[in-house]
Amino acid sequence: MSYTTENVRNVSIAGHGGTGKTTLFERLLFAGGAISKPETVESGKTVGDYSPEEIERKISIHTALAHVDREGKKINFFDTPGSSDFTGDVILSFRACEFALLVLDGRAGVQIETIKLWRNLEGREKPRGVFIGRLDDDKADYHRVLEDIKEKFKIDPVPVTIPMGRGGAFTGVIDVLGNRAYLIQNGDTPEKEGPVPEEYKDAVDAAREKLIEAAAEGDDTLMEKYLDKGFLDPEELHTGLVEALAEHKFVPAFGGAAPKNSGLIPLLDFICGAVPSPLSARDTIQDGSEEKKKIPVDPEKPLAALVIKTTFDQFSGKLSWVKVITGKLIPDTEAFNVTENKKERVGKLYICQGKKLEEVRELCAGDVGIVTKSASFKTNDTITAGDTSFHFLQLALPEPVHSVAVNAAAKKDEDKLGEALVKAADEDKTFRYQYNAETKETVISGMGELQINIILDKIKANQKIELETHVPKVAYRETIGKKAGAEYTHKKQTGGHGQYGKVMMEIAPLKRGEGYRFVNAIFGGAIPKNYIPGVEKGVIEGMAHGTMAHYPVVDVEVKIVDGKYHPVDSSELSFKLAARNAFREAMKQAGPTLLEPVMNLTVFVEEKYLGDVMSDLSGKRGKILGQDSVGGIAEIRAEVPQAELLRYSIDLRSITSGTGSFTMDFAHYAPISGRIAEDVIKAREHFKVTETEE
Ligand SMILES: Nc1nc2c(ncn2[C@@H]2O[C@H](COP(=O)(O)OP(=O)(O)O)[C@@H](O)[C@H]2O)c(=O)[nH]1
Ligand SMILES: [Mg+2]
Repeated sequence: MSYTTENVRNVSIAGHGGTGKTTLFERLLFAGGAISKPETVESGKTVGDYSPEEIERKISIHTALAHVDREGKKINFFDTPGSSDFTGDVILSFRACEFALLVLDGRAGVQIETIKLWRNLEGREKPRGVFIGRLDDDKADYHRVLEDIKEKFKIDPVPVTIPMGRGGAFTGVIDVLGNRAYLIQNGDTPEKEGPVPEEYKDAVDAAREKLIEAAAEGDDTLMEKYLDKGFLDPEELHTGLVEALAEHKFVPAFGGAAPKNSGLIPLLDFICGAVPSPLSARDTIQDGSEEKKKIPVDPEKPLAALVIKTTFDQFSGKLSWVKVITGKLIPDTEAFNVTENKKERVGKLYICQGKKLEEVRELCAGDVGIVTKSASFKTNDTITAGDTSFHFLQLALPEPVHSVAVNAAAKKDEDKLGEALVKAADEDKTFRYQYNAETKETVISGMGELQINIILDKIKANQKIELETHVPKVAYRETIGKKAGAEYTHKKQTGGHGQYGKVMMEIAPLKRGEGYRFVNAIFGGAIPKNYIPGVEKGVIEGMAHGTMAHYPVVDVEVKIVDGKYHPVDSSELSFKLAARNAFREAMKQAGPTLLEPVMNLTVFVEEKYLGDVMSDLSGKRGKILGQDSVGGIAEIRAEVPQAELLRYSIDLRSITSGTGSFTMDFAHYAPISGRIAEDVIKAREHFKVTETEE
């Protein structure tokens, strides 16, 4: 079965962990007829949580894709993970979807991830709705959660469904648009449609009024008619809602209890009827000139698609998830990978229900599918029909916040580890690895301890190797505090040619971050021009290992002021060695200082943890730069030495019972002194510098 762009809907199901996303996804597939028997997350058999690591941990780790066929439309649902450790997979779903459904727990209301996801969606101007679940729970309250959303996000959600009864007496929902009630049935039976009970008629009328107002907002002529006549007919209501939602002028709200199959049919109907099709969407491209522009999703143009995700399957090998933006994707054809500048064969093409692949003969613009065995495809690649110069903007992912140094327990397994890390980084764009030549460590980084542990567990299991991890070393630097000068003569008399070179230099501090400046102030050929590169090499070698703790030296100007040469014995090597030693001499006189990396840290916590987080940060030598509070969630901005943050994701988790989160990036280097500096120097006592003498 093939679809056209106007009949595709892409819906991301996102929200705080444990709010019921995977359960809702499962039940929507059931209500839409895509599966015949719904399973629970606990059984490990849901369509959404199918990877071994998800089944073992009973939480979503990867985004799963499945679809429902309804009224000739294909609704793609993305079940995304809730933990901020897996943000990367949520962001790719936002990129691929024209609508996001944020799931909230009817008891807890707005939670910390709800706020972060909301902000992300705001930045994308993405149309969104809210699904308030767990209405079968005694502590749940649909209207209180709507109030909570209103207070925290300063928008008034517009209910499309309203609940009948509460907690144990919850009997189902009313679809305000369709003016029908949907009653919970026993067991795995879909909710049953019926007339609206008398006692809810007023509430439904009031809710419809609000929906009509929202629809009128979408269109000036509708607004005029509504103000004039006081009503809209169903056709107009429908058109108005579609337009208003596409422009994100209102946020529809839905309620239900997914495990009881409640609230699903009206939601599916709304998605078919009012959620924008991909035709309403634009995607940003960048051409060779770095200029950004937006192009519409358009089935009539030649093929252009974006690889949004890469997974590896035991049976099918590499799976490349592709969102088609223009034209259509056809299997067994040749395409062009713009990012890799390479022709690439598109092999077989699939759509999927979770892990189950279904082969298809084409994929239209706006749809998302999977290509297998296309060697060059990787996440973020732009695929086109021919040799084009533009590419789509890459997924905007956050910087890693948690790092660990890792090595194979047995030296012989290092290669296997290396290959596995490459693969892991292909699969998850928020996961990075890097060999740090300075600290001689392989450092892996990601969004949190949970993500890192899951990746390492998977590598251990798949590669059958043992791994060792430790806290990564900090890349300290050295600099100078004042001007100084020194001279050094390198002289060696061996048989035949001797070695001779004399260098006089002055060094001076530069501004933080300026790095290094080399000034040749020699007049009159005291050091001939052809030896100057040798002098500079010597300076650079001298700076590679400072005189305090062998860390690289930064922010220094080196001025070569005088020297001496010998017509026979001088050589580039002689001057290099002279300069290296002169630099070290000068540095000792110039008030050497240790520098440590300082990070910009932004912490998000519920207000009740604010005091504890602040005092922890001050214990970590943090400097608080500012603090904001939006709807019960505090945002703290601080500068904190990296050495204090090496295990911050673990510390913050224990302070905030797992609810806090943070972002960080490098700010600058700052001097350290006293005991802190002494400890750093002590820890490097046994460090050996290997330098060649030639
Ligand atoms: N009583 C009740 N339990 C629910 C509801 N929705 C989800 N759950 C349960 O909440 C737990 C977490 O659900 P899950 O779908 O994994 O949440 P996710 O982390 O958002 O994907 C599971 O045990 C579900 O059975 C609901 O509407 N009512
Ligand atoms: Mg889940």
